[in-house]
Formats: sequence, structure tokens, C-alpha cells
Amino acid sequence: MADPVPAIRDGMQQRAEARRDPRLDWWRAARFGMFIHWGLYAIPAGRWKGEPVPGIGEWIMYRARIPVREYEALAPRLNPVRFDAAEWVSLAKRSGQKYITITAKHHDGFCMFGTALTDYNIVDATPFGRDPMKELAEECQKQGLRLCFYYSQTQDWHHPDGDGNDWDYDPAQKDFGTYLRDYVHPQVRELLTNYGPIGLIWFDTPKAMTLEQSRALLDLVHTLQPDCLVNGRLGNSLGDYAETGDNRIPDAAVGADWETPATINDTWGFKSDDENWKSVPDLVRKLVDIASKGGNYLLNVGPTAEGVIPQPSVERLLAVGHWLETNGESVYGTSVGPVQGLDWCRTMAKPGKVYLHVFDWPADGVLRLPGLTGRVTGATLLADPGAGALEVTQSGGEVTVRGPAAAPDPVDSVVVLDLAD
Ligand code: H79
Repeated sequence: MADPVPAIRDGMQQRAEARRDPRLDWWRAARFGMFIHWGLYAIPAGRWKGEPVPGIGEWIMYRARIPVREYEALAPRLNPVRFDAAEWVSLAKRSGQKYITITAKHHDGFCMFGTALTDYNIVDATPFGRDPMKELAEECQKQGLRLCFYYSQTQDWHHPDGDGNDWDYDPAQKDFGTYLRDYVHPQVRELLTNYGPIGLIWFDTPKAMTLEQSRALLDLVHTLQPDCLVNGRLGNSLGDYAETGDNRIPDAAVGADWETPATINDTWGFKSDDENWKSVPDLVRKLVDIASKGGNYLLNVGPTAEGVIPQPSVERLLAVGHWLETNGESVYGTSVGPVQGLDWCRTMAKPGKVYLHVFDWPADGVLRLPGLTGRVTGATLLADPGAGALEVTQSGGEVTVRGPAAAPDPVDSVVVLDLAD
């Protein structure tokens, strides 16, 4: 196994003891989560003063060097009257996603939760006046999903001492330590006090965080909620699991707990002209590819300023959920598969079983799987148990399964191999 995580950018190399930490059990079994990027940037939706601004939508303030005073004027325009927490949580659930990670505060500094630390938040600065995080927390409790918060701990383009804004503020005058102590810490305390149990805190772009600063933040999270996980972008190799770079999938299996955060089109925050949606087969295969290498897929949606998840995202997520209804047994709760590095298939393991995910079904229906050491006692199609046992033979380190000539599922046909004890 490749170790540490090869595709990692500012993530961590997970400590060996963390790999057996039972606090991560729910997260390891989950395999699939919903990322939500939602903030003021959904209003301009990728255009500023009539001009398209290139790049990811939530970076518009930075890319267009929008002065704080101008960007702030978006807040009184945020009124997501179509926001319905029950609908979002239900969509995640029907899509087979087990947790939701949502931007409480992104780099632009606008708080999408009620906070006493600044008026620059959705409750106090918008006509909406509601706290969507409260509503999501209640719905997640009701519907049995874990709610998790993205929180930009380093970059804050609105706060004078936050990192990143050098067009309104002189970087030489910034006091990053004070910002962390007097602003970030109290806000993280609010997020872990006012919303019930939180699955994890998702930090991002650690940049100049010192080891001491990363450790203090980690300790704060674990003091407030010992079971709350922290992702690998806290900085300085701290955190409970590793995060790959955005949209990066490692080439090989990884001997650590890890997650790929990924876009469903080319942006995180809503952009009105980004229609480059990934296809359903692509999404299913990415989920399977990631799970076969021991990782989780955190797939993003970018709701509009009205509070609506774009219909192309909804349709695709529900299609993945439909596939998982039949095939979920071969994804949830699995561990790294015993056979790696083949183009045409992926494998996942559970005690006594290997799931063979066939992306490219051979024209003669005969699957030849090398490299499996255990003795195979039977093979069936997961989606079609009625088809009965498939003929399986084993010799010279190769397992041969005779299936139907036509691919049972052109996206991914799952064959269950039973192993002898
Ligand atoms: O929240 C999402 C991104 O906003 C965040 N991480 C994911 C989960 C992220 N923070 N930093 N980056 C991603 C790297 C961003 C680089 C770029 Fe740019 C932003 C490339 C283009 C816009 C900065 C500004 C570098 C060039 C211009």
C-alpha cells in the first residue's frame, strides 16, 4: 500500500495509532458524504459588474479584489426563501450520503450561522434572519445523518487580521495570533456548543498556522466534543484523518483514513454559467474507485442564493443513490480491496467476502482476476441474486468467473466472491 497519502496537498500523514481509533468507525463505514458550499458568493454566482470572473465561484471576492465595503453590500440581498433543511437532508439521504459538511464560514468571512463575534452573519445581516445551521442540525438529528462544519480557520478576507486580503488591509499590520485566539476559537466554540453533536470540523488551507496554533485548535475541538473529528487541513500533520488535494484521487490504495473532496461540476460555490456536470457513471465509478483504495468521497453541491440545490446536481445525486440502493452492500463498511491496480475493475473487502466491481465487462463474460490469495467458494451477481451461482474456478493464482455475455450493469457490475475461512 502506498503510504503516506500520495495525492495530499496540505493534508496530514495519519499517525499509525489513529488508524484504529474507534471514533472514526462511523466515518469509515460512511464512504460517501455531501459537501455544501453556500455563502454570499452565490449571489454574484461568478459575475461581477457584468463581467464573468474566472475560477471557482466562492473565490470571486479574491479574484476580483472586491473591497470589503462592496462585498458586504451583498449581505442585505441574501434572502434564501426557498431554503428547506428537510429537503437538503432528505436529498443527501436518498443519495446514499451519510454525512453533510457545510460551510459555516468560508474564506470570504461571511458567517452562515448565528454568532456573537460579528454582525457579519446570516442571522443579523440579512433579511432572512434565520440560522440555517440550526435548521440543518435539527433535520440531521431527525433523519439520522451526521452534520459537519467547514470552517476557514486561516483565510478570512473580511477580518482585518485574517489571512488573504491584501487589498483592503496591509499584511504587515495583521495580528494573526489575535485573530485565532479572539475570533476563531470563540467561533469554533459556538459551532460545537450550539448545534448538538457535530461529526467533524473541516478546516482548510492551513498556510501559516504554526504547530502550536494547530494543536491549540485541535485541543479545543476535542475538549468541547471528544468524538468530533478534525480533517487533515488543520495543518502541521495534525487531525484525525487525511485529506487529499481538491479533486485528487490517489493512484493506489492508502494505509490511512482519507477523503477526497470533489466538485460535481467545476466550482464549489454556485456559478450560474458552470454547466460542466460530471456524468452519473463517472460519479459512481469515482465513488467506487475511492472506496476501493480505502477513502471517502465528499461530493459537493453549490446551492443558489435562493437556497436551491441546482437540479442537475439533484438528478445526478439521486441516480447515484439509486445505484447504491442495490449495490450499497459492496461500498458501505468495506475496506481496501485485496486486488489493486487493474483498469477494468476495483475490489473491496468485508470479512469472508470480496466485492469485484467490474467497470469494463469482457465480451465473452469471462472475468479473470489475478492476485487473489484466498480460496473462493462461490460467486454471485449482487444486483441479481436470482441469476444464481456463477461458475467459478481457481488455478495458478487466478480466479475465473463465468458471467453473462452482456454486462449486467454497464456502469459497474458487482460480483460477490465468497471466501473460505
Ligand atoms: O472550499 C474549496 C475551495 O474554495 C478551497 N478548498 C475547497 C474545498 C480552496 N482554497 N484554496 N484553494 C482551494 C486553492 C485555490 C486556488 C485558486 Fe486561485 C483559486 C485557483 C484559482 C482560484 C488563488 C487565486 C490562486 C489563483 C487565484
